Amino acid sequence: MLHGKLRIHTCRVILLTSLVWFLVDVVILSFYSECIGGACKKSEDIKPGAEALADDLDNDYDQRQDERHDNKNIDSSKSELTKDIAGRVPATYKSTSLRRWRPAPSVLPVPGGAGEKGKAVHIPPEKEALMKEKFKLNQFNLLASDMISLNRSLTDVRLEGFFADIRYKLFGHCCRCKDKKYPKLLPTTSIVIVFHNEAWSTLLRTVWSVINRSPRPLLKEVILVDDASERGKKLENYVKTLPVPVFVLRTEKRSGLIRARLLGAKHVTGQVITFLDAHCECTEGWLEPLLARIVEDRRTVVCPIIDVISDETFEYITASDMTWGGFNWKLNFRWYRVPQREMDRRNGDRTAPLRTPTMAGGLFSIDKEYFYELGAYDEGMDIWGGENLEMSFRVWQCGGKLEIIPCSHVGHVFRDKSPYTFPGGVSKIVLHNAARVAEVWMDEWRDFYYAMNPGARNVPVGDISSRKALREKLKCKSFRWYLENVYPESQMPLDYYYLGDIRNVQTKNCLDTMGRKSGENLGMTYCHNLGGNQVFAYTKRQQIMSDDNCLDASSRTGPVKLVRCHGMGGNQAWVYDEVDKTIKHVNTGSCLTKPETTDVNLPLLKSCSYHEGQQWIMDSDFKWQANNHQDER
Ligand SMILES: [Mn+2]
Repeated sequence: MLHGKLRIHTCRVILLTSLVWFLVDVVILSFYSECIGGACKKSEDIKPGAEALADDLDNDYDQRQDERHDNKNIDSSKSELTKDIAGRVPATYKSTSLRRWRPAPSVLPVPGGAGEKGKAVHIPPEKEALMKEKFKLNQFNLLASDMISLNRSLTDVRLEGFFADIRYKLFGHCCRCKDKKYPKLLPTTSIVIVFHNEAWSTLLRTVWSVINRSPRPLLKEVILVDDASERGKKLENYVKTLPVPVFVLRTEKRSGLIRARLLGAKHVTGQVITFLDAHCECTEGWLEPLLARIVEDRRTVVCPIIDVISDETFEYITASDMTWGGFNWKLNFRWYRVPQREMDRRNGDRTAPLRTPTMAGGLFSIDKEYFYELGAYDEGMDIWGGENLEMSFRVWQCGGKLEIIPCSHVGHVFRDKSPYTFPGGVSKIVLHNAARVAEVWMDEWRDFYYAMNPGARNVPVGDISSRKALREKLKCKSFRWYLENVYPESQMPLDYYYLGDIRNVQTKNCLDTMGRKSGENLGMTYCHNLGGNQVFAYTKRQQIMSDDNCLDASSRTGPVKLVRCHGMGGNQAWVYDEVDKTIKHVNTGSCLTKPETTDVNLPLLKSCSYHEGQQWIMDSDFKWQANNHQDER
């Protein structure tokens, strides 16, 4: 009897103790599950929001620990602003020009409607043939899009921390996007959407999502610019029925994204221009966080997180808030993982604005006057491509800021193939545009672009004098400044000894990436003197790199692989000796050696014997970099 009571008592004690510990855990977790308000110093390893997108992105990008730079130059920009303000757009608005606003009401789901709450639409098998036929028109599932309401509901995708609710109730911390308070007064914006042969349903769903989810007082108008579509003109009649002023402008002949956007911008009467793509869906609360950043400082250019609308099912998939924009030697825009450096700057707060080196370019907001002061777009660029990098470099180098605002989400239909035509050929246009970016903004780092795209040297770059004059007039900083302060993680090495091909003394053949990916073997073949796959940079940090891959060996006898550069030395450190002409692997002391006859395309790693097969020449048409460290502004 007594025994039984004792047992029950013990059980109670154990239960109570576990309960207490559980509660303590909850409290601790609610503080540390996500770092907020600077309450925690240690930022934890955070998983990206959507694994689906993460696979698409370059998540294996390794951050370069030793290239950390403090952001002194960026942080001091505020004090600089007040200095060079004369004659330029003031940093803030007059409060009388701003508007009071209230959040737009939520769009409620229609029960049973296709794709409601951002869900996937599946086409029944009997309609599959029709679906495939329609897919070709726009390179997305048009049949699915046509089934979905123009006003479809979406789930609220804004970041919610684990235990955010408890934390909010217990401590009143503002810890999630939904609880953030934005200024009561904000500027108005005009939405500019450029399209070419866009589908009716995607274009109008974009427009409706803007109308439905923007605070009405802040939405001045929507400007649709039709860049010479070859499809009807019923749009004018339709937009007259909309509850917000919507205008349709048409270019007479195909003028390309850049010139069409300039045409749209010319008609903007709002204070801020918001550019959107024609197959987007804005989510709840998308606009306020963007305008709130601009109202603080008009020289901030802001982008939402670009979520994924599946081109197959039109499912709305949240993208990672842990990626930012970068670029490679070819000047392709790429997504990379946000480095720890930027997480630390934000005190681990994933809802805080993220400084991004570049933007994707389709979706962003910019103060209208600042847009023009900064030189709008380069009118010498054609159709599409490169304009996003051009604007990104210009913003940073000329005293602005470029940010991704994690509390603003807009979905975008990503396609595998572009459905557009490029008069004169895609590569020619893209190379022409990129060359203009390189020539005007990248200083000596333009050599990387030309080395990687040998065809670019033959594409006329056109007259760039007015863009160079703009750079002068705005007193823009150098590309070195940009690499040092904004994008130290870039694959453009800050300092390098050599850029060009690397040939073997005995075989006269050249190292060649063969276009292979990270993790694959380095190759070798006859020297073609065309750059591209035979271009390597030998950097001050002892890397031999080709775009974002570095020569890498993990044992004394190789193999020598191409591995994504990590910037930490180790297996990727090599020393070129100008006298004995060896390329020595620092970790193992072995030498890069010509291939054996068994595989003439496979360079090897062997112990050094200093014979001709281990001698390499780094001198081609490319120059050794003059290591001029001018003092930067
Ligand atoms: Mn698009």
